[in-house]
Amino acid sequence: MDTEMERKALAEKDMREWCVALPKVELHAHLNGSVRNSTLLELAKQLADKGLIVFEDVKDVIMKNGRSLPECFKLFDLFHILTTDHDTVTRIAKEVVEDFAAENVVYLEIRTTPKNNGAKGMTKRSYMNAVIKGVKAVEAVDVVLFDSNSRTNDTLTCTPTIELDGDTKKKRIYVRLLLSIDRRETTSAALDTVNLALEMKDQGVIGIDLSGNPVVGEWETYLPALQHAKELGIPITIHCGEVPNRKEIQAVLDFCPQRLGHVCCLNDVEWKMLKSLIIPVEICLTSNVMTGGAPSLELHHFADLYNAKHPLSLCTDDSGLFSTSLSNEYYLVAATFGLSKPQLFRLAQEAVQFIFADGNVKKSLKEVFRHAEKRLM
Ligand code: 6MZ
Repeated sequence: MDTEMERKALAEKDMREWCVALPKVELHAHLNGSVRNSTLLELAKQLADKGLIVFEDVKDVIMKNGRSLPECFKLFDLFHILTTDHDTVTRIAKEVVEDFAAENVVYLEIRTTPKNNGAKGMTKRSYMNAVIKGVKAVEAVDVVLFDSNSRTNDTLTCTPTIELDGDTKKKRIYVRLLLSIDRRETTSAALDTVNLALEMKDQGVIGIDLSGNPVVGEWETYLPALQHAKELGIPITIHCGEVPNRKEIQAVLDFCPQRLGHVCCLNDVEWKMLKSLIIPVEICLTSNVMTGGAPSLELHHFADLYNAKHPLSLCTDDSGLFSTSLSNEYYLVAATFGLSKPQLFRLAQEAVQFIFADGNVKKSLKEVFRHAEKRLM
């Protein structure tokens, strides 16, 4: 009995370590949902010292495990109080990139909602400048967040990439930014975000996301901005079906964005349509189970999409909020659905096809996986 338990524990350890070593592509990570708890606690302490909040109350909320969907959005309001000044935005952006790189994420799309905050002298543009400053401040790894028109950039992206196991070379991570439209925003604010994405396309901004509390707002409010992004040729990903809003799910499918997040509450007809449109799906297992979008890991719609060979990519959503990591999401797929190491490898590798960055980056990432295959398989 003991030996059987030991064998299981060893197998779990081996699989967990392998999932960390696996090069991974992260396509759905919200900046403010990916902040380390230790950083949130430190920021809360600073505000408590100024008498602005009661530390113990905030600490309990940050450290709580298990969160319903409405609780998540209350928590984001709290996180935004803690994080929204330029220096803190820079700090969290740096830490989030460091954390993903540390677990061998080789391509990261971070999404974040550009924020106007008069009290802090913050505009959507200055917020994004602070994010970019943080990404560029990372020193532990070689970050490629580049100007898509510059020659430097071409040189970088054509260079065969990382030495994951090299002692002398730094790891390399490609970082790209998606600007989120929050469902609480007006049409005009959403249009500002799309125009900002266009302005910042040479600074690593490559797409638009629609997110926020799914029970708030109307599709018609964001549609003009999303349509504008589509006309400008900016790739779009949309949170779809976190709650069973039939009218909106249909409208999102009709809009046919480049990718969809979640797709939890689709009925049979919508499910069929998703599959026939072949829109790649960003799968967020832990997030969906914690917020009730999926009844359990075992009953998560991952299995259906995977078996149907539908394009999908494993993602964290909010690694800080849900105490997960991308390696853990891969481990959960192995532990829950019995995927083997070669199957997990293919899953990670295939996600390269769904990134919003250009063909040069895809080419480099394919090299990364070719290299890793020799080492990991
Ligand atoms: C919908 C979510 C989300 O943009 O301030 N966000 N929107 N569903 C989810 N599932 C749990 N998780 C995060 O990061 C936090 C913001 O991302 C969106 C919400 O709008 C949240 O306020 P940023 O960096």
